[in-house]
Amino acid sequence: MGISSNAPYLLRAARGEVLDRPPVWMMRQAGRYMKAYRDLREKYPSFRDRSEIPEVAIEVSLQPWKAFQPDGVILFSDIVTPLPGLGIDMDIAEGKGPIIDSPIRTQEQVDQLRPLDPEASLPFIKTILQALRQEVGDKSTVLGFVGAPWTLAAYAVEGKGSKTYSIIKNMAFSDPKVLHQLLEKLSSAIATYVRYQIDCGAQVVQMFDSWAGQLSPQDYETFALPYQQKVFQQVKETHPDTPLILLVSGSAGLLERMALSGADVITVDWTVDMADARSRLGKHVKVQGNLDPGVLFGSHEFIRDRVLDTVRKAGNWGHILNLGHGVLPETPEENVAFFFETAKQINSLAIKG
Ligand code: 1CP
Repeated sequence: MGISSNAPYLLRAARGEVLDRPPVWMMRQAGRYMKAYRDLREKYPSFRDRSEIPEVAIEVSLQPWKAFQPDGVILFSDIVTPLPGLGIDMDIAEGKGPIIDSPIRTQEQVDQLRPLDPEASLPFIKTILQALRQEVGDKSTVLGFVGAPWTLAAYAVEGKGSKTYSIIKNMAFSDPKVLHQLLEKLSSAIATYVRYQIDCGAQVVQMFDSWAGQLSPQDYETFALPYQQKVFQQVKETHPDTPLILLVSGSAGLLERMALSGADVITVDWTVDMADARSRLGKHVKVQGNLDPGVLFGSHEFIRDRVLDTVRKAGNWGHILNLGHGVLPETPEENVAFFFETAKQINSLAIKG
């Protein structure tokens, strides 16, 4: 790998370098807790406009960069953004999330899905990622992201977010053939999309399998893990040097299995102690996350203590400081600013012992 001291911190941590402080960014760092975002939302009320008109998406992606200088700048988009390119029309409803009017439930519908051609259906992604790279240069790392096959299938089959996942579980646990075909098609589309994001400038890509934590470990091994592996393997074949991050919501019971996905970095949520996560994941897996997003409702002293506790337990290599899930909409911006300032000063704070 060689010496890469000009590379930004997040990229270096994702490659497993020893650093004087961990890089820091936040999931959903662009979004509703920021006044600048809420103001822009009034001008562009449609989520698809905000995320698909390049100038608007660039501005939203850069709002947290301008406010806090995080070590990672993530593309403002959504996991369902590539679905129309496969022939699955969707919208994103305010306060609700993705809505798919004709959910995919039959063999005929799966047969009709098109392979993804990102140049044709997602040209705005190239404009956005190139602009982000141009803007942050070597000062920060540009992250792309995608949804994982199981989580995108959950939206495609249920037609919207779900509490019970009864429709997709009915398919999975009665006649899984059609579902496996859907997962297969989604895996190659997602791999194509990750490669495209990297070619357009993404330096690290995170895959969200948000709803895989709704599966028991044995069902995770059947419906989530093999398809995560397919995506990561296909990407590694052509882009072996781009670090890949995996997130599963509610993953405490799945950590060891997540480590088999082929991801370079595993996101850890706050139901696990970071020291336990390190020992369960083993010496070669890098980690991200671990702080309860609710910590940002605490006092400055509390926030600082929890940041230092996580950093101490994670050690000085292969750790990306982050929340265990997205920043919550009611979070005070001032506490977000304090979190970033604290994280950036870590090398001068005494964290040993
Ligand atoms: O305008 C708004 O504030 C609507 C809320 C919103 C936002 C800010 C949605 C609708 N999507 C987004 C952006 C988004 N989505 C990002 C932004 C990049 C960042 O700054 O981090 C990312 C990474 C996502 C990814 C995403 N979308 C996930 C995976 C992450 C996770 O939270 O586990 C999921 C599950 C979605 C679906 C989705 N999109 C939007 C909502 C409200 C939801 C969840 C709905 C549900 O519970 O089913």
